[in-house]
Amino acid sequence: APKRLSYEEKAALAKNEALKRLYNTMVAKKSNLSVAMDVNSTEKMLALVDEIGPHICCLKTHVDVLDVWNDGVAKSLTDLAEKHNFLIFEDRKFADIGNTVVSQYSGGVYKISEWSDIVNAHIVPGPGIVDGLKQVGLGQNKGLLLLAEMSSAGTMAKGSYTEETVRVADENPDFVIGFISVNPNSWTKKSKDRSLVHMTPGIKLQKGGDGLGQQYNDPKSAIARGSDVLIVGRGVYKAEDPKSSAAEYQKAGWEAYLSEL
Ligand code: 5FU
Repeated sequence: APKRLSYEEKAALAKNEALKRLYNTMVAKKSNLSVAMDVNSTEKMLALVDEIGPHICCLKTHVDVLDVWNDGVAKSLTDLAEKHNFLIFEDRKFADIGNTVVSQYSGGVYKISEWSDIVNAHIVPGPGIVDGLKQVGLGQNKGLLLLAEMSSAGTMAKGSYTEETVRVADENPDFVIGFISVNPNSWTKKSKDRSLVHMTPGIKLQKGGDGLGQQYNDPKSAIARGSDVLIVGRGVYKAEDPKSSAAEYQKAGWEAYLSEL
């Protein structure tokens, strides 16, 4: 098997600005941790992000779960991203035709393209969804992740569907920066582009599930399966001390990465 590339090597191969910035941030902060700060209170979300900011390379948001949203909140978020040096990934999971996602990405209440660096999309509609998102994001140096797999039980994103995401990614090397993946080593050899990033949700130090389909893997096994960035939600924000929990996941993820090189 070809040797695993370091984040520095992947950065050097990256064809997209946001992707390059992600790898450079990971190296600079020694962090492959992305925290999903899925709390409903905007005030609490901002306070927690300020606490855990030093430990993450990327913040994952679900803007539509927040109880308050306006341009000031967007500004607070991008200020925190600058203060702590992390990227913002809005986990919007676009899934419509190209023309509709253009306005879902750039318009509405949330104006996602104005404050996020990375978004993601399902390829259910076909490649037109990538063309639409690219029309908005490429000129602003944004990046797109394709949902190749999901962490939830019974996911239909598998087999030939997963492989199709690789084809769509290879056709859009300027804008598609990688995948939401669970077990990338089992299918990623089909990709020509070794710069692409694999971001993996469903990560917890204690394995198990949540009673609603989520299935957890620990940081070490996720990295061993080919993941580059670990996404942790409840493992951090439900912890008694979110900051020390984020530090613990940062350390676990980084040691797992170093042990793979
Ligand atoms: F695409 C996916 C997926 O396949 N599984 C996920 O869990 C996204 N997620 C998100 O990651 C989910 O919406 C949460 O925001 C986060 C996982 O949170 P947890 O609290 O660590 O389970």
